[in-house]
Amino acid sequence: MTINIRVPETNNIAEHLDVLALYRTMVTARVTNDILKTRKTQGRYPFYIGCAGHESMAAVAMALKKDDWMSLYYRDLAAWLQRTGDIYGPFREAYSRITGPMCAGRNMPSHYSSKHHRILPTFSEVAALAPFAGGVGFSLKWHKSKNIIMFTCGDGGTATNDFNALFRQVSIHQLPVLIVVEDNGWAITAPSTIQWGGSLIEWAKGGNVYAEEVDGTNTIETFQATSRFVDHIRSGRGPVLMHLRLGLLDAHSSSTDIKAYRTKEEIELTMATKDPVKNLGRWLIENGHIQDSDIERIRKEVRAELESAEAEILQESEPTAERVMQHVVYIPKWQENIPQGTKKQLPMLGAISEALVEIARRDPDFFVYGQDVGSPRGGVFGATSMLVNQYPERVISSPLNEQVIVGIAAGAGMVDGKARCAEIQFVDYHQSAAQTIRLAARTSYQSFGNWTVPLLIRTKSGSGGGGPISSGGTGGGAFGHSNAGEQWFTSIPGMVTICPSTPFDAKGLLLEAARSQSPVVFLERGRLYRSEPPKDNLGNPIRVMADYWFVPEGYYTLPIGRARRLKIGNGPAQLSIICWGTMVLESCTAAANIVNSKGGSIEIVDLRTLAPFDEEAIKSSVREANRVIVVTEESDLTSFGRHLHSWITQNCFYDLDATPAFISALPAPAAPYNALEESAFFPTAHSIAQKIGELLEE
Ligand SMILES: Cc1ncc(C[n+]2csc(CCOP(=O)(O)OP(=O)(O)O)c2C)c(N)n1
Repeated sequence: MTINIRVPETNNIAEHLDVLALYRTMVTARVTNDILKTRKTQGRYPFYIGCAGHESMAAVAMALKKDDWMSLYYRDLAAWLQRTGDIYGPFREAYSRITGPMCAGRNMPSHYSSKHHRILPTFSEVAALAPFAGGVGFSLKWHKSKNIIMFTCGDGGTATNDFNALFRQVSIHQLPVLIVVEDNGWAITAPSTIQWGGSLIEWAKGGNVYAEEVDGTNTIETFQATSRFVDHIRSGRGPVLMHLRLGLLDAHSSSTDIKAYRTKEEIELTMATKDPVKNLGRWLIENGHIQDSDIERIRKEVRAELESAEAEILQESEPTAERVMQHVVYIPKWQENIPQGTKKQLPMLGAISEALVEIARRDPDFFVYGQDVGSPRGGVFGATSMLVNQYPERVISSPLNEQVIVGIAAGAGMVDGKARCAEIQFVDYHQSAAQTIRLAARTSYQSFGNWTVPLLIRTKSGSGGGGPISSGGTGGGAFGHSNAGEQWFTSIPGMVTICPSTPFDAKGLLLEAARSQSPVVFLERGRLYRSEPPKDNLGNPIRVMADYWFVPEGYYTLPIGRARRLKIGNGPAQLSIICWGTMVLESCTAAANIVNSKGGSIEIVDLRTLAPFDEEAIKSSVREANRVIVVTEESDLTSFGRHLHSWITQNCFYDLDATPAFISALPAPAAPYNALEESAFFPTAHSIAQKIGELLEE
């Protein structure tokens, strides 16, 4: 590919342009802006952020096809109007009406979004859509589509991690993405000079992304340049960054006083020279398209039309309190199915590998994206090695950036409506992608169900090593490799968190997770990857668990949100242990040892899904046993386990004959490296057995 050579001029682009329609759209944006700004000042709603100075974005949108994708930011009212023709939408959202096409009144105004018009949902976090836009671009390239996606942000947006993740995505994979940096010189009160060093254009070119500076105050030039860039991208010559120079004609938002940070001279100069609406009006007159008097006539016509729309909208309903919990999470309805395949003994890693192959077999566009996943080894743990063997084109090794990884899978999932898999090597390292994950989980709520983000994040979590601490080696994962991780995800509304304890569950739940419309994090416990069924102190495998190391071939699914209850011993349970992942094995061992020596019976409730967790299973187990212990591998600091413990206290209080007990890892930063110290950090069968003994005597 040749870069750094000016994208050629396309002849007479402006001749085919309906300049009058374009001008009217820009005037509509400006007048909408002026009305909404005034209404905010009149106290009609809490907040407004406007588009004045950015109206030439209508020309940018016009240069795209109607079915190209767009990822807009809050100054892009003109692009919204150009794409949708919907003059009602911005008013509906400002007045927070249920008819709002972007968020049904759930978010602040100017958060443009429409699945129907292929406009991704805008987030308040500056440039936060960037990694998702890269994912959409990845999907378009994957599908060999002729469509492209345009991503926009301000000059401040270029400094964010998200923007840099997008840049890496488009540059490495040469994605069909037009990045538009709308540089109005300001990020609230910060001048654009502090957002990057050197030249944005040279920086982009150095990364194999064609880039040009364009005068956004000149709408015709903006349209012509965008058309050239779009041709360039559509013909497969790679991504483009357009550095669009604009002026900001208003204060940053209704919360900012323009005079507090900008000089009178600079404001006057900006108003006089950088107003794209005035500039285009002047051009239309000079080129004989309209006369002087038409400028005011058009403005008045547009204003009358908008005021009449506003009057209608004021009659529409506002949201009611009853809808506040709608569209939080989208979990598929589980269809009962009986595994048909021959069962064979497999460790959890093998079960996960089989599940990935099954998903790929049933869904031709399913892929796994992550560090090292495409190598013959199949990632650092080998979970994708079967996939690499059977479907090598579906396993793509990524650069070392978790936000890049999650963004690719999330954006591609939004295009396809099906989960694509992001593999994160260790849960500790999801942190650079934390914002992207949280936003993915928030999207269906924010857009009132218009968008969902199906996304499957698989990650190794908890301590590593060969088997559970009690029956195998310790992991030595220490800092950076041994966090349990559930508290990071279970605290995100809209996120599904799964943590299997057996190979059978891992396969069935992973296959079901791939059907979810809400993002799922699948916590794979390192200690369980190769572990055998747990054994008691007599060396006998624990019968109620051992069966789940036999995994049926082929496809079967298990329900999300449903726990498994395992009874150890005979008769009514004297105690219930609520746990998940590795702690199920530890708890089973502890329970079996106690039952071996003292008789009786203990019930283990293996949650399997942590969010949403199976409230009924917990309630009914506690009702039966009247004594309960929650066991978690997390540190005891505002953990998911603590949440569960508090939930039990609140919801099962009258069924309890003793204080609900809680066992966790210690409230230290992480498990130490040394085996003895590590064992002191995590709960073990020994510490669980001790607690069982105490509780049974209470
Ligand atoms: C990640 C993040 N940090 C801070 C903010 C607060 N904030 C809102 S808009 C804005 C300035 C953005 O500037 P720029 O990208 O240049 O766009 P402009 O408003 O100038 O068009 C800031 C800092 C935010 N919304 N998101």
